[in-house]
Amino acid sequence: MDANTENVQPLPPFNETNEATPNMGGGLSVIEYWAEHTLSPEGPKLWKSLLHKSACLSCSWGAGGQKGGFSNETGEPLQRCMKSVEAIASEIQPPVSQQFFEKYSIAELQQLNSMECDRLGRLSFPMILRAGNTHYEPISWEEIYQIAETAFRKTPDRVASYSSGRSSNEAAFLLQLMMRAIDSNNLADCSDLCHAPSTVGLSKMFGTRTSLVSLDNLKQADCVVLAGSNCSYNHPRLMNELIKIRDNGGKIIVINPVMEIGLVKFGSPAFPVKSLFTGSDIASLYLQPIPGSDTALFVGIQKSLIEQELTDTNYLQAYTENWEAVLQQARETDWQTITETCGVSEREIHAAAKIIGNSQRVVFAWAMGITQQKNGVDNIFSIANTALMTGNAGKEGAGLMPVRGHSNVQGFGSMGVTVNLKKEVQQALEKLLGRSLSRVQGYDTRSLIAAADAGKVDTLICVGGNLYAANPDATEAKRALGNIETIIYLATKPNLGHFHGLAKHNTIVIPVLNRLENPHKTTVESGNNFVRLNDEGETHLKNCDLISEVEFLTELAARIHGTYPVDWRQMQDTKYVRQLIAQTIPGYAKIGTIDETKEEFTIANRIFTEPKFPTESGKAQMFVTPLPALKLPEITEFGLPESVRGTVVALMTGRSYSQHNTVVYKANDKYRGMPHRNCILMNRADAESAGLQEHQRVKVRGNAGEMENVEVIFGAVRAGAALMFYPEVNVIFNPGIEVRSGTPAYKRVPAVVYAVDS
Ligand SMILES: Nc1nc2c(c(=O)[nH]1)N[C@H]1C(S)=C(S)[C@@H](COP(=O)(O)OP(=O)(O)OC[C@H]3O[C@@H](n4cnc5c(=O)[nH]c(N)nc54)[C@H](O)[C@@H]3O)O[C@H]1N2
Ligand SMILES: Nc1nc2c(c(=O)[nH]1)N[C@H]1C(S)=C(S)[C@@H](COP(=O)(O)OP(=O)(O)OC[C@H]3O[C@@H](n4cnc5c(=O)[nH]c(N)nc54)[C@H](O)[C@@H]3O)O[C@H]1N2
Ligand SMILES: [Mo]
Repeated sequence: MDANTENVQPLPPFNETNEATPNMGGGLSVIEYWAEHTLSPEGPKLWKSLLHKSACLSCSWGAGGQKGGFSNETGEPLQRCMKSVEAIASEIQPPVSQQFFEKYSIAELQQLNSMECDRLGRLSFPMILRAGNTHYEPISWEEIYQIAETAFRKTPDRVASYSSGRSSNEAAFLLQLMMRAIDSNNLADCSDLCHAPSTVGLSKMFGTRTSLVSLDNLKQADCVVLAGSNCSYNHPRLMNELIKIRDNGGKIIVINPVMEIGLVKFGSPAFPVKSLFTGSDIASLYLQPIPGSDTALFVGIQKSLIEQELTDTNYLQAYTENWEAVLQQARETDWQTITETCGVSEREIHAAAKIIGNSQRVVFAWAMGITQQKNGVDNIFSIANTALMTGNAGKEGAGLMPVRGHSNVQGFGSMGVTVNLKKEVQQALEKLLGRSLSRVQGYDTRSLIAAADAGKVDTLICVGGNLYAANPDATEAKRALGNIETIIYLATKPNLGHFHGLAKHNTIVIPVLNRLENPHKTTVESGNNFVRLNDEGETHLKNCDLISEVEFLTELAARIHGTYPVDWRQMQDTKYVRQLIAQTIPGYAKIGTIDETKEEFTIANRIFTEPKFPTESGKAQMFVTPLPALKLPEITEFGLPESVRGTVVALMTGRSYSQHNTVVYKANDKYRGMPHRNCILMNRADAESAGLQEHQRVKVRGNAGEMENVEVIFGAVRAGAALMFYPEVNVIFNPGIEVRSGTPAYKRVPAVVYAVDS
C-alpha cells in the first residue's frame, strides 16, 4: 500500500532484450535515417514535400499545416519525425509503367509481398482487370465512368464504400453525400477496425466522440496514463510531449504487455543533444497486463483508489451519473479475481493508483491495445470511470485522449463517413437533400465483408486503404471481395488488395494525387480536434494520368445525380465543399472562411475544460464494466494432438517499426530484436517450458489458418502473450468482434505455437 511513487517500476517485470536491441527508442538511428534520405538523390524532392504547407501524411499526431511543415498545432518548430520521411519517401517514388502491368500477370503479381507491392512505385494510369483476363490493362476515363455509373445504379443496399483516413475532409464529405444521395448508408471505414470502440464509449459516457483534450491541455498534465499505445513507433510526436511532462516532474504510467523500449527511454530528434547521447526517461511506472485484460486492471486501480481514499466524491456527485454502481463494483470485486485476470500484482496496481490519485491533472491516453479487444468498449468505460473517479475529465490539463490512427481518420468520422451518423449531421444532410435519409443500417467494415461473402454486395468503391489486407481472415476477405461485381480502388500506390482483392467482373484501379499534390486546397482533422489546411501542390509524376479524389468523386456523382442536391462539378473547387461542410458539420463553422483567413482552428465544442458534457443530463454517464473471462483454448482445440511440442498464447497482432498499416517499408524491427517479418516475439519461459528454442522455426496456427517457418524470438513480452506483425498474420485468424463497435479483437488472438517435428 505504501509503494514508493518515485519511479516505482520504470522497467517492467518481463523486460528481456537481446544484445542486438537498442537501449532506447528513437535515438541516433532516426537522425541517420533522416540524413540518409534527405541527402540522397531523392533528397530535393523529399525536402520539397517536407516543407510543403500541409499536414503530415502519417499519423493523427503529425506536424505541418500553415505554420510550416515542421510545426505542430501550437506553432512549435522541429516536430517532424522520421515517419513522415518514410511516408513521403514512398510517395515520391517513380511511376510503375504500363509495360510492367503488360508483362506481369495477376498470378505473378500475387506472389509479391506487401513491401514489394509498395516498392513498385506510384500508380500512374487508370487500369482495369476484366473477368477472365490475366492482366491489368489501361482503361479510358470515359469507360471508367460508364462502368461506375452503371454499378452505382444497383439497389442502394448492394452498393458500398470503404475508406481510409489519408484522404481529405473534402473527399470524405463528397463520398458520403454521394452515397447517402443514392440511399446507401454502407459507409465502411478503416476506423471500424481501429478506434470505433473509443467513439462508442466516449459518446455513451460524454456525448462526444473524440478526444476531450487539446494539445495545449496535454502540455499542462502532470501525469499521463498511456495504455495500449506504442507511440514510440506510431505517434513519435506524442513522445516529445511525454518527454516534456517527465522533464517537468510529471509521471507517465505505461500499460502494455510488451516492454516497448521506446516507452522506457526515447531519444527524440526534437531534443537533439539529449536524445543523441542519453535519451529521455518515459515510463515512471510500467505495467504489463495479460492481453485483453485492461478492464480488470482499471477496476483494480479503482479499487485501490477507494482503499487509499483517493477518489473525488464531490466531483462524482456533482458531475456524474451511476457512480455508486461503479464504485460498488470495484469494492466488491476481490483482489484475487483482479490480479488473476490481469496478471499485474496488487502492489503494482496500488502504485499506479497512488500516482493517479496524487496527481493534479491526469490525461488518459490509449490506442489499439485497448480498442482491438472483444470488450474494447468496456476498456474505454473502465479507463473513463477511473478518470471520473479522480475528477480528471472536463478540466484543464486532464481528460480522455484516444490516440487516433491515420492522419485524417478522425476527419472522415466528422464528415459523416460512418454507419452511426450523429443526429445533428443527419438532420443537416436531410435538409440539404430535401428528404429523409435511408434508415437501413449500413455495413461497417466487418459486416461489409460478411455481406459480400453472402453475395449481398454488387458495387464497392474504396477511397484509399487496403480493405483486403486490413481485414482478418484473408481467405474470407478474398472470397468475399470476389463476390462483388465491380470494385473501384482509388489509390496512390499498388498494394496487396489490388492483386488479391479482385472483383467478380471488373476491378478498376484509379491512380490519385496525394495530399501534397492536389491542384486544390484540402483540409484534415488531427486527433487533437485541430483542423489543418493543406496548400495546393504538384506531382513529380509527369506525363502520367492521375486524378484528384475530389475530381473523380464529383464527376461520378454528377453522372449519377445530375445536380442533386448540389452542383457536383462546381465542387471541384473545394472552397465550395468547405462551405457545405461549414453548414453541415457541427463545430466546423470556421472552415467556411478558411480560404480567406488561412486560420487553422480547433473544432468548436470538442475540448472539455469544464465538467459539463453534451449528454442529456449534462453529466458524465458511468458504466459498470464486467471483467473479461480470458481462458485460452487447449492445444487440441486447434485440431492438434495433445502430444505436440508447443504452447497456446494470446497473440497480439500489430505494427513493426517500419510499416504503415498494411504497407511494409522495411522488413526488420530492430527495437524489438525481430530480424524479419516472419517472427514471433515470445516470452522465454513460455517457450522453453514448451520445449521451444530461440531462433527455432515453428508453426503458428490460429482458428483460420497456419503460418510456417516462423522464427521464435525471445523478447520483452509478458508470459502467456506473444506478438506478430500484420498484415501477414491475418491469414491465420478470424477473431472475436466487439459487438457494440464492430471492431475485431486483433490484440488477443488465441494461437498455438508448435514445433514442426512434433
Ligand atoms: N509509423 C506508423 N504510424 C502509424 C501507423 C503505422 O502503421 N505506422 N498506423 C496508424 C494507425 S491507423 C493506428 S490505428 C495507430 C496504431 O498505433 P498503436 O495502437 O500504437 O499500434 P499497434 O502496433 O497496433 O499496437 C499498440 C500497442 O498495443 C499493445 N497491446 C497489445 N495488446 C494489448 C493489451 O491487451 N493491452 C494493452 N494495454 N496493450 C496492448 C502492443 O504491445 C503495442 O505496443 O498508429 C497510426 N500511426
Ligand atoms: N491484424 C491486424 N490487422 C489490422 C490492425 C492490427 O493492428 N492488426 N489494424 C487495423 C487498423 S487500426 C487499421 S486503421 C487498418 C488499416 O487499414 P487501411 O487504412 O485500409 O490500410 P492502409 O494500409 O493504411 O492503406 C494503404 C493504402 O492506402 C493508399 N493511399 C495512401 N495514401 C492515399 C491517398 O491519399 N489517397 C488514396 N485514395 N489512397 C491512398 C495506398 O495505395 C496504400 O497502399 O488495418 C487494420 N488491420
Ligand atoms: Mo488504425
